[in-house]
Amino acid sequence: MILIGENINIMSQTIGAALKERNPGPIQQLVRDEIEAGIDYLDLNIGPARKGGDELMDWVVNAVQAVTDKPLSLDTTNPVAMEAGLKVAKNKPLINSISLQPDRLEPGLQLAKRYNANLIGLLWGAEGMPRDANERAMHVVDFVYKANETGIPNEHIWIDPIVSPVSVEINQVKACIELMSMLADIAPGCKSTVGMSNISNGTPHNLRPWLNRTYMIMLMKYGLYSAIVDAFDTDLIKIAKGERPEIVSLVHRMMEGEKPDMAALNEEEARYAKTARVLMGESLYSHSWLEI
Ligand code: THG
Repeated sequence: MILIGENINIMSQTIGAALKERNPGPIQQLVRDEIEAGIDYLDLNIGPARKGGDELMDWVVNAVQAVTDKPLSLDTTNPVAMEAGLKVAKNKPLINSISLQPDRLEPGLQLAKRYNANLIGLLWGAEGMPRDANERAMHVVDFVYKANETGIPNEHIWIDPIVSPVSVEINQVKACIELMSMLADIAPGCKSTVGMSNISNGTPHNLRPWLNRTYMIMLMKYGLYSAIVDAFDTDLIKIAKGERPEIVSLVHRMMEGEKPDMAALNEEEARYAKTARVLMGESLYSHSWLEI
């Protein structure tokens, strides 16, 4: 799997301040640490960046490229900032992201075409968040059709079904899995990605990795191509790199209907199994799901 490090983002206190002060040190150190941890792409999340976003994106891309050749995922909703990043990115970058909102789609696709970039197709439509897997599938078909019309090949398109927190709506959690199971049929050749940490937004900090890792394993069953992840969750990185096949197998067997004998599992396995039950919608989410 291709891993995109989420850690350079304006919401983080140290990185937010470094971006604001144009102080490259903390950002460049984080870049080195993310690479050391094993990530393939660096997500540069500067948020909506309404004022001066182009100048900020130009600055951060150059600061990052001073210490690495890794490809960048340019994460902003500001199209002017996006173009500023594309202009200076050296290694084929990833546009993160282009939604299906009518005023966003066409200009976004033109940018991707002009800079020959990879692009994330975010399944956010004219009416906002899709309600279920079918609405997501219709968005995929629509997105891919328009991209192809613009001259963008499927191989450049990374579909993002939009992961939402398990504490908010379990049906959306299931819908993303279902969409992933349909993707190869409805959009052959397209790739996929998700914001992995979205699933655990709003849950106690120390418990977030269990949700992130288990949901990643579930999406991997249907060929998840890449994910935007916390670079410093070492177990998650190991799982993504195929180093924990027994845990992956346990969760996948549960998805196929197997009910493991909980008493026979070790503590780590039991945590994955309990989390899988929650994410499959078989038991209700609460902050104490691992205790039950
Ligand atoms: N899809 C796409 N792009 C995305 C997302 C997505 N980009 C943004 C986001 N979702 C993925 N990136 C993050 C980055 C940080 C966190 C979650 C997702 C996060 N951070 C911690 C927090 O807020 O508590 C810690 C912040 C810190 O570093 O201090 O949860 O879905 N295409």
